[in-house]
Amino acid sequence: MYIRGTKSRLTYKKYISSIMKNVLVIGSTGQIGSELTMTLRKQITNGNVVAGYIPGAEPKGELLESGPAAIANVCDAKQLAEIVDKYEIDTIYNLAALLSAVAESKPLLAWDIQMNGLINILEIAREKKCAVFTPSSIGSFGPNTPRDNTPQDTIQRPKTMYGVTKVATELLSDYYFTKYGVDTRAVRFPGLISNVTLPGGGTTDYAVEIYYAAVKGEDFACPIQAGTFMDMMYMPDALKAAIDIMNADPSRLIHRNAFNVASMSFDPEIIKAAIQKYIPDFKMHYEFDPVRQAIADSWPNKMDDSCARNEWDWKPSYDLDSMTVDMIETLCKRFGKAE
Ligand code: AKB
Repeated sequence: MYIRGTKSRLTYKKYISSIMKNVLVIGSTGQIGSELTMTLRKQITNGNVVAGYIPGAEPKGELLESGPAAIANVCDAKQLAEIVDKYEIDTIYNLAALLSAVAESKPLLAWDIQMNGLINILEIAREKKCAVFTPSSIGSFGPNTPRDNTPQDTIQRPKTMYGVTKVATELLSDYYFTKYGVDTRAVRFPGLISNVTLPGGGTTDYAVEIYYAAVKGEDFACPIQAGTFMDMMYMPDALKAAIDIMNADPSRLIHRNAFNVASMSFDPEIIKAAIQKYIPDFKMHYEFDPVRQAIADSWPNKMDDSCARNEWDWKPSYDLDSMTVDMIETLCKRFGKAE
């Protein structure tokens, strides 16, 4: 088997010391990228973590000052190859994507970024021997998928362009591993809740926006109907998943693209009650968005992540209550509100 991070075949013992030295994060200024780049920079002390961005979404502040940055447009293969050569990149985090709701309004652009961008990255990874992480999502499932305890290996017939590109991403990433030995690995992310960079255009974004509204003392207009359950995860656990899967012992991996990872599942009423425990005056009403609701209705209620737990010891740290405490504390400090 090809072992990543090197130009040769190595034993696992040697491999473990060579992983993730020089990393390119494509989409470094997005919701995941902005936190993943900083986390990797703190963890990797003997290499570079390059913040890849597109014009108009330049890194700022600590993200800009703490390491190298480069324009990295997934649709420009030559530009990507130059960065990989210049920084001797061994691992690429490919986070360029349009999220589910916005991808429905721009399906061709979503295809271009998610599929043409991906094949550029996989080809570079094949030539230059890089490992690649391209996240999949709960959006890779569809209305025919079992809703509860959604298995790792099951029906994936999504009805959205986002979902179509996520299933194709999983398949193409596995193809490059099987056919060429490119070390592709990934997880299927749930809705991600975070407090550094806002998501944009996703179906699960409401679960982030609700905390901002609660802390600012606003009445939250929820776009998703009561009773709609979706998997969600706090960003620190998502970062752990993204890093741990790339550091996992490859000899234990039965699956690769992509693992179900889960930590909590709730509907709008449950998250509202979790917030009201700490902000009793918080108010929410429903102004449902038919596009997002239809997408949410086609996604699982709760995934079974036992394969991730068995194959690379995945275990989340946060539940709804501990996440709520941390979100409220962080946002209260940010907005100068008393907790
Ligand atoms: C979205 O809502 O589109 C994303 C996702 C679950 O992949 N957050």
